[in-house]
Amino acid sequence: MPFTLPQLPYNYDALEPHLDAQTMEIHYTKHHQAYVDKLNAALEGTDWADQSIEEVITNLDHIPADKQKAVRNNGGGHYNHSFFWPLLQVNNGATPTGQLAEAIDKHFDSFDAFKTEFAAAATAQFGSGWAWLVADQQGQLSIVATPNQDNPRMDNPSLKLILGLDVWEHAYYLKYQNKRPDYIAAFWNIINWDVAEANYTA
Ligand code: MN3
Repeated sequence: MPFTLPQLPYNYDALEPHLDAQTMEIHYTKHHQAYVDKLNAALEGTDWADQSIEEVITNLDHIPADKQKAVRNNGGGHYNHSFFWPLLQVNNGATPTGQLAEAIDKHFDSFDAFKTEFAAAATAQFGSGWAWLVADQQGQLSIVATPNQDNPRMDNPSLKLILGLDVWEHAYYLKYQNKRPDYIAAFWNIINWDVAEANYTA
């Protein structure tokens, strides 16, 4: 079975006005689709073509050497975007609840302090990449940024992804142009905290 584009769980305009419909449509149908297509091309004819995307990106060292770079980039792109879409929903100012809220308060002192630290990591990522909130096996939180389509789980599969933010220009340029901080600020309006909480407690 080749890898396929997952269903987008809402319409392209569902995140307006924070993320515009044109950006969402291009991001999903062009960028994400291209990662899927190139991943399939790289793994065609190998046993890896039948594995889950999670297996693939957490075992890059075992991928044939001449395909590793393409699989890191495009498998990472497929995995990252498949994680990202379900995380988004206009939240009308909602903030985390439950165990995730407790963990954020404990680790960062407050939700606002967490937001500041996450935004700083997302802003400081030079060029294309992602910012993440992850938890280790003890439930300890940390914020990390990765370049390109790398994912924190490529180096440490035991990490749990809670939040991720795509800071490639293709994710925001049509609406925000060079103003990445404005896009990052808008992110807080479109996080589905129920999904984030489920990611944390999974
Ligand atoms: Mn993207």
